[in-house]
Amino acid sequence: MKIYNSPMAPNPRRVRVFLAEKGLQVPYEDVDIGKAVNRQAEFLKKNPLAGVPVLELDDGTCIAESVAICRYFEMLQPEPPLMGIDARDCAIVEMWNRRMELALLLPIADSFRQRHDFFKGRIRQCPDYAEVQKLNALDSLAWLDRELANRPYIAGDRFTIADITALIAIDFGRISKIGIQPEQKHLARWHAEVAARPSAKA
Ligand SMILES: N[C@@H](CCC(=O)N[C@@H](CS)C(=O)NCC(=O)O)C(=O)O
Repeated sequence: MKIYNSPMAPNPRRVRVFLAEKGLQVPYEDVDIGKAVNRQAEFLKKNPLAGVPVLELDDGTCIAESVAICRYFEMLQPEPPLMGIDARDCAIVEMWNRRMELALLLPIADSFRQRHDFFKGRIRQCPDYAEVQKLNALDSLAWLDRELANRPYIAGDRFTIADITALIAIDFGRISKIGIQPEQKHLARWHAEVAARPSAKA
């Protein structure tokens, strides 16, 4: 088993942090996304959508999509639970993780992808949309600050995959000058706490 990884990209970091929280070690093989190796025929056989990370099992099965990879390891090793503990809790964690993907990671990623040279020739770009998504991301940070006034973690009382997604989204925002605002004390408190976990270095 191995994971196709990129040390600089946010989605592979989601999986690395998740595995670090679980105390699991899986071999990584770095893919040079700077040279677009992930968009060459050999890699497209593993993931036709080209993105990293990809988990390759010993039988050759390739699993892309960060959350799908995390789900695989959550099933193999349920402790500590990062995706919920019962039907109600799993649904709540999923809701928050989806929100962190759709309302935070996606606009932050678009702020970069829609204007940066890195993605020229890889995707259709619209720099105006990058600006719109930057504003959307800033709105989401303000909303998250209000949410975190009432609970320690994104999905409730426990650290979950939703915190991992949000941490990595916010850290990736730096490249597009999207950050926690000085008045967002609850968000800053949460970020300092999750960024201090040993897993955050993964
Ligand atoms: N939805 C996918 C997104 C995968 C993705 O977009 N990966 C980025 C790195 S964060 C990538 O491979 N970028 C290089 C490229 O698109 O050429 C996931 O959750 O894993």
